[in-house]
Amino acid sequence: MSYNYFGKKILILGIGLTGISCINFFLKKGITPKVIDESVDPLHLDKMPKNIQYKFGTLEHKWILESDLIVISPGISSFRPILIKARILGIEIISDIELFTREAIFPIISITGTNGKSTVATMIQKIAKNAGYNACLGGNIGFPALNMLNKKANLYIIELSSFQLENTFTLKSKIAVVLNISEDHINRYPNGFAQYKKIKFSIYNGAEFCIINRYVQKKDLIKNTFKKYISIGTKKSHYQIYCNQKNAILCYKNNHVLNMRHTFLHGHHNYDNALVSLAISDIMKFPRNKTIDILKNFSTLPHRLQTIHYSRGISWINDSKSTNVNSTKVALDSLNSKGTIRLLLGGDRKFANFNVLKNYFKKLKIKIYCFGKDRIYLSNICKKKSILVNTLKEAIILISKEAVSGDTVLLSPGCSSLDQFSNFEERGNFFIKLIKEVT
Ligand code: UMA
Ligand code: ADP
Repeated sequence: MSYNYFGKKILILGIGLTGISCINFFLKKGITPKVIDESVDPLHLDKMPKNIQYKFGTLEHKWILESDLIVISPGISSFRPILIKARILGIEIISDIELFTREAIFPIISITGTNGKSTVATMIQKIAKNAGYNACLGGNIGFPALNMLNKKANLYIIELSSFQLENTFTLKSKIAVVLNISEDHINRYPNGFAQYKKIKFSIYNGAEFCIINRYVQKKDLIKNTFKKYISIGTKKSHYQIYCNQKNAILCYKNNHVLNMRHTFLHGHHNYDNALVSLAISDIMKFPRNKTIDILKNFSTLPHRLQTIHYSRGISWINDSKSTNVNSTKVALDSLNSKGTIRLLLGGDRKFANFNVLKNYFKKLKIKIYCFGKDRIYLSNICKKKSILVNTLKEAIILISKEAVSGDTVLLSPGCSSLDQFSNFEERGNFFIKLIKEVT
């Protein structure tokens, strides 16, 4: 189906990376959209093309209600009353991903989940390239999907957030996967976790192959929902991980494919990521040796459980990309610390419940340094082992005096960074800078 946007009043909400990519998309078609941003001085204003009509500082109701098509940035909630009203009046509200999928003429591999999206999406891109594809990677990973249309490509890999999926309706993926689901972004959804989950699962709509994590989806739901699916996770799945005390081996139908000892990947969560990548690669019929080659040599992305420094017997690990409670849990699972774990936990918890860490904290030899907006809530998870500080810097100064040989200092904040930093990269880089100063 080809979509015609001529003669329509088009409005872009938000002028961040997404908004700019949408403006350029329409300008290329000879259509000039209008733009609204609630900030009086949007961060990416310098990238806005000239001669665009804009309103900054408020969601201008008049402009919203007189549009035919609204393209909404993921950071703006589509549950805002004025947008609900617009929808009732028949105004179309879509995401940039919806625009992208309407135009894309090459296969799309769509990846969502609470954690591991960027890691898996990057693995797949590397494998696809190794197999000879012009594989382009975009979406929530930081490169807006629409910008991929300007690249030479014959395969698209898109990382999708729930925010983007909220307003995506005709996605037709060759392969779609929900890697895992745990509590995140609860502050965004009026109906809580159930709504977040439902939106994540909408990635499967229209997909040719659905990869199902059997630990995530209920058995009856799988049977009733999916005609064609490939399962991962449990012993009964197509793809499994065989584990004993010494080895973790990726298997396909119980046949060994790759021993994780021969890779640089650590932690069970990363074995899961490799398993999904193997399943996707097999569906795509990438030669197995090309897949194994990449999995063997793949090292963790920056800010994901990255050992930054080791001196005087103390390890310093940056996991700034941990922005929800489950990523902190897997970080603790994957550590092998002889001494005290000095966990830096803090930021904006986005209304999430952190009780799942309670037992971990009880069992572990751990000291928790709680900083940022939700520090008091976080310090209450295990009062006895927690220390309240205002900032990451304060915590590091304290740790530099307290840490001894055998200890592990772990920044795995489990929270969004936006209360004190502009993003997780800035938080991670600041941590690295502080490490250099104190070691
Ligand atoms: N704005 C408003 N009102 C609001 C919120 C934002 O007017 O209520 C305006 C801001 O003033 C700003 C613009 O909207 O000028 C920013 O839009 P945005 O927040 O949607 O950010 P983009 O720059 O377009 O980046 C978005 C994704 N951001 C979010 O989902 C919050 C990026 O994911 C993504 O890489 C990019 O599109 C390209 O697709 C970031 C992210 O934090 C990394 N994602 C969340 C996550 O991973 O947990 C979902
Ligand atoms: P996302 O793009 O979904 O945020 P990343 O690959 O960037 O995922 O990793 C984000 C955080 O989640 C990091 O702290 C990382 O160590 C952790 N993580 C990575 N893969 C998984 C997984 N499969 N399950 C749980 N946590 C994971």
